[in-house]
Amino acid sequence: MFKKKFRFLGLAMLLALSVVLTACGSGESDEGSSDGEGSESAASIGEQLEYKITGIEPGAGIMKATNKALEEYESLADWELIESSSAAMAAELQKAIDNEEPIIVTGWTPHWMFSKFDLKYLKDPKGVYGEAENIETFARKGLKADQPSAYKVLDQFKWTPEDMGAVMVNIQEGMKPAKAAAKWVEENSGKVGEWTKGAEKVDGEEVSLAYVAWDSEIASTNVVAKVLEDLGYKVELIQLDAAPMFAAVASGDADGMVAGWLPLTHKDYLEQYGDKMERLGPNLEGAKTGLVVPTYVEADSIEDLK
Ligand code: PBE
Repeated sequence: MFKKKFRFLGLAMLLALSVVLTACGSGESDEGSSDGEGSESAASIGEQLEYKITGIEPGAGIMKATNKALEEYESLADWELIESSSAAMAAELQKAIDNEEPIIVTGWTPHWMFSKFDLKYLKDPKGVYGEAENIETFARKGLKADQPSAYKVLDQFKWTPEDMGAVMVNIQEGMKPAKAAAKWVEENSGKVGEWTKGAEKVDGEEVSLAYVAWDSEIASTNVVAKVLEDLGYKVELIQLDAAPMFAAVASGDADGMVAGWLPLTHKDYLEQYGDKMERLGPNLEGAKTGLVVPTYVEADSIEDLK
């Protein structure tokens, strides 16, 4: 951990230095739009970033996809993916944007960063990051018999990227996740009513939800937890990395989770654990992952990153 932080600090200093040097050299930044002549400025993006992409937690599917992109795109031959965390990635992005410096991060939607910053996905002509993704719900085997109400809610939970985005923005602006979830639940009783249809109240039974501390999943998991609590459950939230999250539901250590990105992002985990858990289908459609840059970065495609 520590070592990585220091490496990062060193990188930031080098980056600052190279920006100063670049600024002295050219005296201006190239504002011209880049079609056709993108390669020169794109090369300087690589140099300024020392060919480093800011990643997140190592277990995330988007990290695997990015390592694959590093292999498949010739333009990424010299690039390297730096492991980090979702929170540190967002902080790096904020810092780069404050300083109008280039940055490339592993990003995804829904995410508050798209409402806070002007960002774009780099085009992915080889389709390494897949097409549109869904977020799916999983339950442990036996939950239906043991806790039918909780099972029913998990099965019926379904919302939109806008719904999730609303919760995420409130959390990002400082509201506690549980509070942001309660606010959303209160303001969306119609939708919540669909999820709880046919689910009987319980009296303090315990259920546990596994999740990873990705901003999107902090939002969804807290909302489902609040709905279960309102039904009378005592809900435990178990924060894990991606693989242990799947493993926890497969082994029955957790009752369920709402954080499976498919068909691509968590494909390996599905292959490994899928037949030991119950797959309840998409709770959100139209998610996406990829390499993300501020719009001022003069590259439109991964292939521009020569
Ligand atoms: N994410 C957010 C996860 C899924 C949810 C895109 C960072 C991942 O890459 O595994």
